[in-house]
This record gives sequence, C-alpha cells and structure tokens, in this order.
Amino acid sequence: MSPTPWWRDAVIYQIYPRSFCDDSGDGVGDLAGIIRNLDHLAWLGVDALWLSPIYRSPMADFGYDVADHCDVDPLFGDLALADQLIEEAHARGIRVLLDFVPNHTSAEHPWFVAARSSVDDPHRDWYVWRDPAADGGPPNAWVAAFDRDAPAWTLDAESGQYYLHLFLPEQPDLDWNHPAVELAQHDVLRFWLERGVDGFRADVVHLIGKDPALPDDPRDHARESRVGFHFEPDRLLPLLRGLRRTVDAYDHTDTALPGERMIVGEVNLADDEQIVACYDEGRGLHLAFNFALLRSPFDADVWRRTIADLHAVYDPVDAWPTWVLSNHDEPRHRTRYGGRESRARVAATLLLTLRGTPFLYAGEELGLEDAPVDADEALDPGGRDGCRAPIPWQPGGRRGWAGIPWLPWPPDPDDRSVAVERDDRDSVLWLYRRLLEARRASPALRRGSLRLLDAPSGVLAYERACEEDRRVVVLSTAAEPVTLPLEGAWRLEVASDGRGRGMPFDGLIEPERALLLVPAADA
Ligand code: TEU
Repeated sequence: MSPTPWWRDAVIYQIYPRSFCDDSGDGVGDLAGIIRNLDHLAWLGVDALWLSPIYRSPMADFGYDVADHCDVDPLFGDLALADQLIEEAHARGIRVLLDFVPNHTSAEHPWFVAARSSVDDPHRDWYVWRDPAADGGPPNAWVAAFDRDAPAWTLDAESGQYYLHLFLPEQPDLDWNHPAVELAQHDVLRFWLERGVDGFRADVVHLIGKDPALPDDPRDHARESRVGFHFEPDRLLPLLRGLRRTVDAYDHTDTALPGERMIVGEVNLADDEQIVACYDEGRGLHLAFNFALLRSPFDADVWRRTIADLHAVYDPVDAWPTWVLSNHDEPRHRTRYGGRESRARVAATLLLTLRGTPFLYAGEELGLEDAPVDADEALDPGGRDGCRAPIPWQPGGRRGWAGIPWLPWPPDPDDRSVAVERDDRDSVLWLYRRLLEARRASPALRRGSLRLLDAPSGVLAYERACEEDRRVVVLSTAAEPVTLPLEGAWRLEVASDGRGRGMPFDGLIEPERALLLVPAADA
C-alpha cells in the first residue's frame, strides 16, 4: 500500500440515491440524476462518492434488502448507467464506492427462496435456521433492530424452523460460517471491482462473525438490538482479512484513477478498541466508521475527550480514523443541534479539519434540516424518513426533480437549494467549498499530526502539522465570548460564519464560531 493511499487524503460524500435527484420522473432519485450533477460535486471539491444500495430490491429497507447484488434496480437505472456513472465520476477525478451488504439479503433473493423451499436445498445452510426453543418460541432472546419488541427470528411454517434476521423479517441473515456464503459474497465484490469501482462501504460488517451457538445476550444487553454490541473477533477478523485480500488484489488495476481499492466498514460499535481491532493492523478493514461525532451533542468538551480518547487507541497501531456528523440513518446534525445553522457551521469546520477521513452526507453542505414527516405518513420502518428528504437543486416548482419526490421537502427548500446557495458566497455551501479547498491545499489538514491545545471549557483548540505546513483550529460551543491567546501570529483562513477572512487572529473566540487559522507569515 502506498504511504498515503487516496482514501487517507480524501473527503468522501455519501449519496442516498433515492433522495439525490430524479431524472426519470417517478419521484425517486436515480443514477441519471447523479450523473447530471457530477459537475456540481466536482465544483464542491469532494474526492469520492459512496452510493447507498442501487441493487435490485423489494425496498422493504429501501435497498438494504438486496435481491440481486449484481444488477441495478430499475428504479435507479441499469448496469449501463452504473458503468457510465463510474466512468464520468472518474473523468472528474472522483472515485466511486458502492454499498456492500454482506450480513443479510432480501427474503426475495434467489438464495433465500431456494433455502426456504426445502430443508434439503443446498442453499438451506446459507442462512441461519434453528428449531424452536423448548417452549416452541424463538431459539434465543435476540431482538431485531427497528422494533425491540420483535424477536430477531421468524417461524417458517413449512419447515417448523425459525430463521434469523437481525433486521426486518424481509432481511434474513446469511451464515458466514458456511464457506459457500463467503465465496458467493466475494464474487459480488469482484463483479463490481471488475466494473471499476474504487471500493465499498460494508454494511454492518461486524455482524458477519457469528458464534454458531448463537448464545443469548449478556443480561445488560437484554432486549437490545445486537447491532450496537455484537462483536465476535475470533470469527469476524478472519472474514475481514478475506475481504481485504479480495479487494487489495485489484489495487492499481486499469481504471482512469489507478490506486488502491478500499473497504470502509460500518462497524456500529461504540468501543474504540473493538473498532480498531477490525483494522487488524492493516490486514482487515482499510477504514471503519467512527460514529462518535454523530452520537455526541454540540459540546467542545465532549469533542475534546472524544478526539483524545480516539487517538490514544488508533495512533499506536496506525489505524486511520474516520469522522462523520450525519448519514441516512440518523437525524441530520443541524436538526440534532436545535436547528441552529451556526452550530452546523462550527461542526462542519471541526469535521473537515480533524485528523482522519471525513464523510459528508448529501445535503449537509446546504445546511439542510430533517423534513417533518408525520407518523401516519412514515415510510421507513426505522423512522428515518426525515434525514432522507429530497435534495432541492433549484428554487420553485419541482426544484430540479423530474417527478414529485417520494418524501416531503426539507424546511426552506428554495433558500436551501443548490442554485440559490451557489449564488450566495456567505452560504453554508460556500463554507463547505472553502473548507474543502483549504483542506486540499494543506498537507497538515490532510495527513498531518493533531495536537490538542490548552483551552477553557467550551472551547476546543488543536494544531495540525505536517513538516513546514501548520494550521490551528479554534472553536467555541460556549455561550459567551472567550479569549484564547495562541503562540505566534495567526490569520483567519476560513471562519465558520464566513466573516474576517485574512484578518489577524486577536485571540477572541465568539460563541458558536469556528476559525481555521494559518500562520500570519503564510497568509
Ligand atoms: O444500518 C445499521 C444500523 O445501525 C442502523 O440500522 C441503525 O441501527 C438504525 O438505523 C438506527 O436508527 C445499516 C444501514 O445503514 C441501514 O440503513 C440499514 O437499515 C441497516 O444497516 C440494515 O441493512
């Protein structure tokens, strides 16, 4: 692996295809809608895209219930459009990651249809089947995500056995203890690697290592979805090494953007040690999601502890961190912060200046909030519609969508549209563009060290350094202005509120403001 593979320097932008842009007129975002807006993403300055699933699916979990891993659902387009998207993104210097869903398939996947057809079918053991417990109920006490009152098991009347599903009954878990499952899923990776994708985001990849005994949960996790704590390294790490070998075998193969392929694992664990174990000192995942910022309040002191704790675990084994504020599963961070745009701007400055690979979620660069979706209009079984509202591209009418979108618009869709914010140099969109530009221009921000600086409560300050290149970030979540004297003379390179660019830093940090500082001599 080269000393600085692209994915250590990159800013990766998540697209939830259904909600990005509709070109076909059916009100659901599609691949043509993404292709149509690649120039905007190049203008913004992102380095890679991660597309949530685009495969054939009954859409019980909006694509995370895959019925054919090697075909594009007609809602999104077809394989030719997928090839065109990869080619046109590469032509703009943008890499493409697809979502790899290893832990489960759709109940309508041919593998499960065969498995369910007979206890003797060769595919039967590709899934997790167990006889009922002595009382006739589910084999153990595991509960499913989305509905903690529902067991993670469904009885198949035909065979009298239960099958496991850590998510919906429409999403039966594959059994990765069966070699044929591992082989089949590696074929899926090769199918897309051959088409030139640059890597994968691996959905709940920590769940594929399962002890066949399927032990009951420890008492302190009773009635809690295992997604948040399931970790069986003895079975998981060998599987991750296998995935790594398959992906690395395609490094530097012929594509417009030669270089490493990579896997970023969605490891929904909260324990830094467990997450780092999945990197396995370079033999496992290239990257893993760290959801600490996504789960923390708008609080400089919490962020400081989070950063210090993470680097104490990651740095000794050179595990390269990731950082993320929002995704398609959680309320958008601006909504989490009470709707205050100033807070979202501060968080964006933090996200794009920390040591590690930042992930953006489409729409955060516009300062979008969650769309209000009434319970009786909810479509998602996980209650996540609000953060999946359609992206407004221009003011008025259908806002750049060919059809009427599948979900309500987010608040202020005209003022928050791409076209309006592109014309407003003080917009959130321009803040993201400036931060991405500053990051790209600074080896310190892309790959430098991070040193936390002394600061009063409510203020976070850190220095990034790489050889001669240095930056300092200071931010405040405090309610009152704070003075923070710094060694040396510094100037504002980027301010979260857009004010004072190029001005000397006088040591004053105002509430809900973040400053990216460059040495005065360099400014
Ligand atoms: O998410 C796993 C996961 O942790 C979420 O289900 C989370 O627990 C829940 O959304 C909290 O609200 C991945 C995908 O990101 C998610 O969209 C899928 O629904 C899920 O796996 C199953 O594939």
